[in-house]
Amino acid sequence: MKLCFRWYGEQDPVALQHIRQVPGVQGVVGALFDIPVGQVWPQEPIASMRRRIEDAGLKLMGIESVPVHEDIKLGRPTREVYLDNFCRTIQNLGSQGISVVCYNFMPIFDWLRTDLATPLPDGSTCLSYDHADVIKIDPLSLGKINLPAWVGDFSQARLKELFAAYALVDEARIWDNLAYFLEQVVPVAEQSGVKLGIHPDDPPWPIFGLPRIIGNEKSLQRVIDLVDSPANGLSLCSGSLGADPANDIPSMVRRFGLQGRIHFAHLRNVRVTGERRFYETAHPSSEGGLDMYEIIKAYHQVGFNGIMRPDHGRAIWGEKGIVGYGLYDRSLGAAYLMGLWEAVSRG
Ligand code: DNO
Repeated sequence: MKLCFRWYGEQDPVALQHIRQVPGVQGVVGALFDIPVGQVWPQEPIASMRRRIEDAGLKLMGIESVPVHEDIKLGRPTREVYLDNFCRTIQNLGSQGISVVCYNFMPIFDWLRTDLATPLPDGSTCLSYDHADVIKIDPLSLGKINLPAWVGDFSQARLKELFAAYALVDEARIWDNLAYFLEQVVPVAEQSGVKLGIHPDDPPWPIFGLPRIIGNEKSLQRVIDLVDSPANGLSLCSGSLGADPANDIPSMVRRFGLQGRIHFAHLRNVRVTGERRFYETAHPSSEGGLDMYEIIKAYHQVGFNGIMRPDHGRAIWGEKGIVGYGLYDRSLGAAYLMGLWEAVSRG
């Protein structure tokens, strides 16, 4: 595996020079954050992001994420232009030597948490989620939360319009729209040397009545089966999937890893505290509900040689940064993952 870090570009308080000092981390995944959703990412800014990262002694190992325009997810006739733009973006990324692109198919909102600073007994804070609180939230006011990765227009007017449109889109329609998307995009990705990795829905169940369809082993297999190409794969996120205790992550790693369809591994731990209720913990198995040793062992067993990154960390040592994406706890996570990997490799 190749270990990397997520970097939020020039606005990220975490400097590339500091990422470079995390043992074992060879590169970063990044994105262009100032291009409106649905527009083509031109070659030049991609190239300059790549050069900037290389100048810091790191590699640009993938993109997280190219956002999918809502018209594609909704299956509106206007999706054609956005599909075409998405394909051109993939071609431009391929020309710049980028081989992994993460995306998701969550309606309107990307990942969601209900508390961004839940205190832990050790004095750190973490991100947490309680579905009982979600039920009380007016989604039209969610623009204020502004989690990293939430890109686009979250004004009340836009949200109202989108909720009205999604009221007519059930799970079956979203699946059709995902299939249509992949049928257009996967052949282009294949020709461009790019591997696509869909990120599971986070949390892996519907919120605010919006259809979320990618939350378990069956649905991940269904995505793979929609278009049979090595370019059509997964960003397997242990934390997103791990919020549902019914998900067996090591078994998923073995199943999809053996098919060669895990293109990006996200590793983090969670502690489930009730029905649709969880908080994010430090990475080690001792801290949360996931057996990270078994997960890493499964990656090793299937000969995983793709990119892997420590996902969300707690806020520790007084660090103020992008929620979930500080330097310190993710670095501890990286060191831990390196340790596990070395141990299973020598096993
Ligand atoms: C959250 C991330 C997600 C992820 C996107 C992928 O921290 O895991 O925002 O990057 O869903 O498209």
